[in-house]
Amino acid sequence: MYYDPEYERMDRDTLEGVQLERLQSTLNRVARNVPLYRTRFDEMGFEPDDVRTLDDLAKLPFTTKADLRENYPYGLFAVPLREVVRLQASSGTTGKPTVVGYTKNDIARWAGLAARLLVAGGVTRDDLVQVAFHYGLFTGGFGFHYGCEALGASVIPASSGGSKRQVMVMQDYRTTALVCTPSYALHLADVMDETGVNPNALSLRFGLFGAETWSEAMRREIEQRLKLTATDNYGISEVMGPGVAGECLERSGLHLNEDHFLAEIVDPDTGAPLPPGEKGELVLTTLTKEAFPVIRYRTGDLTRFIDGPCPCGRTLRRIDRIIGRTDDMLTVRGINVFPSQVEAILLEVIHGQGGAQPHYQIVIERDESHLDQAQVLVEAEEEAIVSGSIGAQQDLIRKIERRLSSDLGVAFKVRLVEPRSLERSEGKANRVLDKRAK
Ligand code: DLL
Repeated sequence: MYYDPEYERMDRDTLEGVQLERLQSTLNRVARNVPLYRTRFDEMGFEPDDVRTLDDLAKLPFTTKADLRENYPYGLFAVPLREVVRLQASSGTTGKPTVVGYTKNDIARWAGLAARLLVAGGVTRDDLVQVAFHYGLFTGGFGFHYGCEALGASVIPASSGGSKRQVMVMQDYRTTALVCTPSYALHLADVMDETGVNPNALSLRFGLFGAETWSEAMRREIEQRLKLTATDNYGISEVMGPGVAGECLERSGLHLNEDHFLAEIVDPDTGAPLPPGEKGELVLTTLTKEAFPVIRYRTGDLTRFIDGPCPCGRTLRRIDRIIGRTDDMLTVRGINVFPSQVEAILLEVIHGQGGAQPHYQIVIERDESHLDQAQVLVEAEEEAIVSGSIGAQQDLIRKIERRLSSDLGVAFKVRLVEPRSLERSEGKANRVLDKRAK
């Protein structure tokens, strides 16, 4: 099933032709309307018409989060505010969130791209889709909402929070597809356990999750507990929001909507393009955005291209799940670790064992001798605290510690903590508490 078969299955040559034409018109638009790009192009004596092939794009400078901050709020808009029909913002945790704008055409395209990914994730117009992403400045809620409407599915705009109400809605409205962050999906599974709701009695079939890093093991956990097929969706508000890339039901990489976004993968340190298949930072250029186009935007997200045909028939190139950000990478005694790697191990060791839940927090501190000390707090299930033997708990702890140390090369101290003692998130989970002086 495809939403947009013509573009989703386009042959490479035709697609590259479309991309080049759209790139030239985007470059012309920003050169005319956005002072930052006009100045940069002038400084290097560049004219948009100089771009003859897609490779020429690499001659242009990157756009960074700092550029966006310096032009806050509207400095990078390429249309007058009169043309803007919607404002949204990034969910950035440092500094002021970036404001992004959409014209009427942008909104229609965004809805179409979100609809593509909903279809790729199994949703049809017969589904009842509960969107439990926050509706507000964050792009998750409205992005998927309009996608569902464009597709003709029935959207339930539950927004985030009120978990018991979410479960009630799921039961009573007979929700068939759930859309939220993976951590919130797990939280909803906990709430069902606590309130005695049997997920088998629900009507859930598909779950489209995204907006934060998660692991394959976490996917399995969600699928088993909520009885649905889960797919990963990637997006970033500076580029559009959800709708940039998403998995099909093959679940072997996220198809990029390449007719609207041009992707590069570069070395995060040098900015140099990396050979196909190598992991690096995703850089995105919008090809059709009117209000807020970006040229070579450094997403800070680490991934790699997955080449080769996908059995689903889509020819759109795939990227691997995001393994982390260039800036959430932890360096513990000089060793780089991503929270997603810790999570994958936790879930693998814990899965099927009982005794601990996949709610965890990584805490990094520096001791008196200025050495980094890494800890992982893992919530223990009620039975383990009440009736589980200390010996069994110790065994589990040792097992996790051994795996973390052998796989990641970092000595984490694992602590089982009381159930529900770690902060719950209705949106993106905050998995890391870094107490070291910066
Ligand atoms: O999180 C857009 C979105 C909403 C995507 C709903 C998917 C679903 P921002 O708030 O701007 O936009 O945050 C973007 O979130 O740079 C990534 O670091 C992270 N992120 C988004 N999707 C994924 C994913 C939305 N599937 C930032 N896996 C990005 C891992 C993700 N990280």
